[in-house]
Amino acid sequence: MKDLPRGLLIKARIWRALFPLRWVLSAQLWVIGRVVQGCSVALFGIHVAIDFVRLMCLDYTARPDDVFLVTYPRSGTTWLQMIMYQLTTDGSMDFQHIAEVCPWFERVAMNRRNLDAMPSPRIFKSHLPHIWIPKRRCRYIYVARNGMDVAVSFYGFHKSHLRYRGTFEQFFNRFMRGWVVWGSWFYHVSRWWRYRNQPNVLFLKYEDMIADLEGCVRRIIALCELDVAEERMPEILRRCSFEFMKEHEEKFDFATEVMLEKGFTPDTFIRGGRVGDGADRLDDEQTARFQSKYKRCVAGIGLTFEDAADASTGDAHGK
Ligand code: PPS
Repeated sequence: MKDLPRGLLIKARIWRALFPLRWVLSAQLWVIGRVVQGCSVALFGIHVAIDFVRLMCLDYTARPDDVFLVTYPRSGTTWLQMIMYQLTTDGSMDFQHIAEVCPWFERVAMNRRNLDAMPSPRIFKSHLPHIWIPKRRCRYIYVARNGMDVAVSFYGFHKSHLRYRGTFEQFFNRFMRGWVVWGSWFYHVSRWWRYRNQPNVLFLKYEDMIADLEGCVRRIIALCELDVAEERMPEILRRCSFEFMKEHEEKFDFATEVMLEKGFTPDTFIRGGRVGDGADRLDDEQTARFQSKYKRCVAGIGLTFEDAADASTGDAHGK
């Protein structure tokens, strides 16, 4: 540590001296953190509720050819989105995420998407129980999946996407009581089942889709009165297969959807892998600032980078 520049040495000593305090303060900080977290969750809940009412009363104007794809989570929603997308377009895969072409209705309340600008037929994904879904002259396709499979899939999703740390047993107890996001599976499926015979409702089972995808797709075509050329069917079924969707998983993953909403640009993580991007990108003033600190803190202790040295002479900019 002795060969560090003076400024860094002082900072390092202060940091080392204060470090034990972290443990003294951590218990109090934890409690304060929990209180702040609790308040922010409550405020977020109120905010979501207000936005939802706004969506239902102001932002959403129904069209007769709107289609709602409704499920309890982990029951085949994304699969259904892909089926509808394939049936209502040329099926090209050049979208970033399926939510672009088939948005999640409840999330529209948060991301303020202009629903009136969407071309018909508009297709919405939803996990709303029957009591909350907008009841208009639209069409509704509900998919139910065996609750035990849903519990296993939902647990996996909680672990992989929601940072859930409990065991399956703990999760399953919550699932059985309906103490999970979207509430009770039993309530959700049984309520929707009551409306299965309405002419604008199609009630499907995930297990039937696995056993006879083509049959289910034809029932969807009939409900939505779609005009799909017979020769397109094999390709539609191929694109809706598990294998094809797995191959394009990032276009369906919830994590991608959230990141895109936050402004994430795809294909930017494994970016370019070049040496010299910095020298090309930084302007003269930025280069000079970097160089000054680099000489003081890094080059001085014998750690040098060829590019950094070149940049200091202005070579990298061709100056
Ligand atoms: S979510 O998070 O609520 O939107 O999830 P959801 O899309 O409803 O359900 C995810 C499960 O559906 C399975 N899935 C498929 N199964 C068969 N064929 C196709 N094409 C397909 N696409 C998605 C997906 O694998 C999830 O189930 P599990 O059991 O977790 O694999």
